[in-house]
Amino acid sequence: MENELQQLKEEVLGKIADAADVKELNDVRVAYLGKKGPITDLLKGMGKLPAEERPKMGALVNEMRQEVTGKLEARKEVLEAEAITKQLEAEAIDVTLPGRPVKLGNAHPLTRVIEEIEDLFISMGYAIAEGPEAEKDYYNFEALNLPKGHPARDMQDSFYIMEDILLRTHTSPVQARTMEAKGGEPIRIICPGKVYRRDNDDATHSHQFMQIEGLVVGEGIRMSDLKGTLTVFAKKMFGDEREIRLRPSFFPFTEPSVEMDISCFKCGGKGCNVCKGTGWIEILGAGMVHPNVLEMAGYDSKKLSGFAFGMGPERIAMLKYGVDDIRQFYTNDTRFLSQFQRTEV
Ligand code: 2NL
Repeated sequence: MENELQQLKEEVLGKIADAADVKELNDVRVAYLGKKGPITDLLKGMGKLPAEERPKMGALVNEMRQEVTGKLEARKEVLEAEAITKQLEAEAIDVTLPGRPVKLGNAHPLTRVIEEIEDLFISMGYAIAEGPEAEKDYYNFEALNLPKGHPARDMQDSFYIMEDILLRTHTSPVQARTMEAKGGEPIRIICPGKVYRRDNDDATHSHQFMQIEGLVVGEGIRMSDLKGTLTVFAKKMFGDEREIRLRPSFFPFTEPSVEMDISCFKCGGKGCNVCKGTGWIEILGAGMVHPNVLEMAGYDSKKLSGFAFGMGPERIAMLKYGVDDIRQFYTNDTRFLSQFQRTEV
């Protein structure tokens, strides 16, 4: 019996030492100390022993039980410590590894052109004015000398939201609102913003695009002021060597109306693919504010006069950067956008 006990002890201590992890160790504990285990069996079998042997054997079994329990505990601590060390090693973070590079964004090319134009006009004393994109029919058309029934008001060309509210087709309503609010006072503003036309998108059309309009109203404002101002603009945007040319045109809100060309910045006027052989590139429309427009906003057109102009920043940006499709500005392909790195801060 004692031999059996000794053998059993050696067997279980061996298994404890061999247990590779806490789970295996627990299996050993259940197998040997559990209800159906051999040690429990030994204790149960004590009844069959002669009475005088029972105390000694009982003490031996209990002693062994304690030793095995102690060894199990000790081994458990070792295995748990090993498991934590392994986990720490597996989950270790190398803080000395270089980080993943962060892709830097930059200003959208249209934003750049608009800000460049804004900065120029701010330097000449202009204020920037903004207004709603969903606009009253009155400010978008009526106040600009486009009465009901005018062909330029064709419902087919605009996005109407309600009978008298539409997505503005130009930024002129901002200027009409400013004039009305200024109540006869002089004005010097530019109005950049989104505008909408019911067009099918293609290389040169977009249903939503940007416009920048300018308006100067004051005593004695003349066509020569318009010409001087736009010459400064042309040279700033396309180079000091640029010349400008004004051609007669028509807009309902200006009289007289002109279109402005600049001498070609690529060939200098000799004729090339950019200017289509003419030496000149059309840049914007402008004119003297129509007396009807001044009067409707509450100005005395006998005392005050004004000039106005309107341009498409997409067109300016396309010319400046050689972009051949207006949709490039709105599809946000990073292969396109990343080519415009702003160097100034
Ligand atoms: C173009 C032409 C233009 C204006 C816009 C304007 C605004 C008021 C009064 C008079 Cl409130 N005029 N704006 C004048 C002439 C031309 O835009 O071709 N834009 C892309």
